[in-house]
Amino acid sequence: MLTEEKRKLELEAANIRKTALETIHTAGSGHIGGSFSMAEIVTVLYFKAMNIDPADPEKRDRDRLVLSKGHCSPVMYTTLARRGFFPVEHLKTFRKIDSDLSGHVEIHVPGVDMSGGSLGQGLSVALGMAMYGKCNNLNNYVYAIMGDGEIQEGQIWEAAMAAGFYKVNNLIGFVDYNKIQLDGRLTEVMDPSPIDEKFRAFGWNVISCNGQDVEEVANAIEEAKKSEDKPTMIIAHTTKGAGVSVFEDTAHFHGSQPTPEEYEIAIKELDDKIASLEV
Ligand SMILES: Cc1ncc(C[n+]2csc(CCOP(=O)(O)OP(=O)(O)O)c2C)c(N)n1
Repeated sequence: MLTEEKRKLELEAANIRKTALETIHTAGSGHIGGSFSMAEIVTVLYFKAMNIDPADPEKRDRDRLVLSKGHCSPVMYTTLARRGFFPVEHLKTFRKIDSDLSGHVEIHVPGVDMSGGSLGQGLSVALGMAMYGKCNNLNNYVYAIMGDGEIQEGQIWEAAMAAGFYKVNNLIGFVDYNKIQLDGRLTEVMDPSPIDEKFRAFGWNVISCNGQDVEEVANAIEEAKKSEDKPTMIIAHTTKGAGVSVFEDTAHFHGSQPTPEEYEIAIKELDDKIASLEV
């Protein structure tokens, strides 16, 4: 990846984090930790990898994304708004009565391909979409982003078994492997590791990468697209709350809100990051 492209993607990820945080702050609620850990993943998908057109969000042969960890709507809605699917100004209505931007992703928002919130269902839906694409020669890719706590759900493994068996190679999953779920570390609650070996055993091509590095995420997607007879799972090693020192590596900011002082620190750090990346 060229240095200039990398800088632009890193700048986009920083802007997405800042706008997502402001969106949560205006609403007074929303999930910071899991949104911030996946910021680079959605940045690379929507600003580099995916075949999508904000002017034609229903384009039949588009790539699709299922945000299975649907509580991370702040980063999803912010990414879609900044990519041009709807005005950034509209984010101010997030979690307000009568707004379409509810706390978990909703399919009627332009650019959203599946409603989410009930964990464990997204990989099955993405598999169905990917099979539809193959059956209808759409020549597209379907992505699904799951949480590492989420893959404790049994339905994930039912979908994994079917996708491997039917060789659905246009299905590309991500596990946002931030090692923390709602109420603690995976290793204390129910450790799903070794995640890579489990998906391999179900017939998947598995790639591990640093999910906070835009270049590594982009390379992993490129590699996944080369798979001819297997679905691919990208295990993205991330940090919950990544990008802001006070939010990082804690279950506290899974859903809790920062104090005014913590919010100020976060905005300052994000502003500094943005300034360092602007030319
Ligand atoms: C079926 C279901 N059970 C429980 C919840 C409540 N819930 C919301 S987020 C969450 C934790 C998810 O952890 P993880 O998948 O690791 O997400 P991340 O850390 O990336 O936010 C839980 C239990 C839910 N949304 N759906």
